[in-house]
Amino acid sequence: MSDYAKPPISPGLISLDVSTGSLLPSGPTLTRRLSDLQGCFKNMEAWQQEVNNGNPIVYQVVSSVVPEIPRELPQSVTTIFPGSCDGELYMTKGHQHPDPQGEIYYGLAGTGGIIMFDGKQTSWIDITPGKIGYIPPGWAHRSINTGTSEYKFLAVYPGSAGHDYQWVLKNGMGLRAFTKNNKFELEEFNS
Ligand code: PAN
Ligand code: ZN
Repeated sequence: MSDYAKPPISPGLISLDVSTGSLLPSGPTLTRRLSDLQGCFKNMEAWQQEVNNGNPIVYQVVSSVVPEIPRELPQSVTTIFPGSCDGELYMTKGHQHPDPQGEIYYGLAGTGGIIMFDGKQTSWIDITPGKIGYIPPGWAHRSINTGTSEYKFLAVYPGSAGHDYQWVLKNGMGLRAFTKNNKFELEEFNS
């Protein structure tokens, strides 16, 4: 498996292949199956059934060689596969940055969006190729594939930010994204 570069890191070029979502050189790749998203989907019975029945890959994250350490600026490419669980669209786990730091997402392929939640207010931003979504400090964020093909985006974030997944399991995300009768719908998280 590829690993992160060790500082001091030399100036360098990274090639991004949009069709595969791969980086060269690349750091670690993370694969999230449905079973890794325990507690994320509204219909827990449907989630358990689909975990037992094939446990599909929901998304993959390819990191660049830039490590997640203070003052560095890591990047990663996330690919969310198309799909849903009882109508709730495939998504990332979602997290808060324990060190509140902003982040940008740049749309590469497919159609998707970002649910953001600061504990009180919620926000939805559509992301398509060429669009930049800005995640301000203090806003938890979760990505959704709203289409029928792979949704890919590049994330760039400060290396000190960290990832707190428990925050989302405890506080929710404010909104949930569904496909109902082939139409996209956002619902209140606990409706
Ligand atoms: C992204 C996310 C990536 C996967 O690189 O980490 O899309 O989502 P989860 O981390 O919620 O599983 C990012 O926001 N980094 O900070
Ligand atoms: Zn983040």
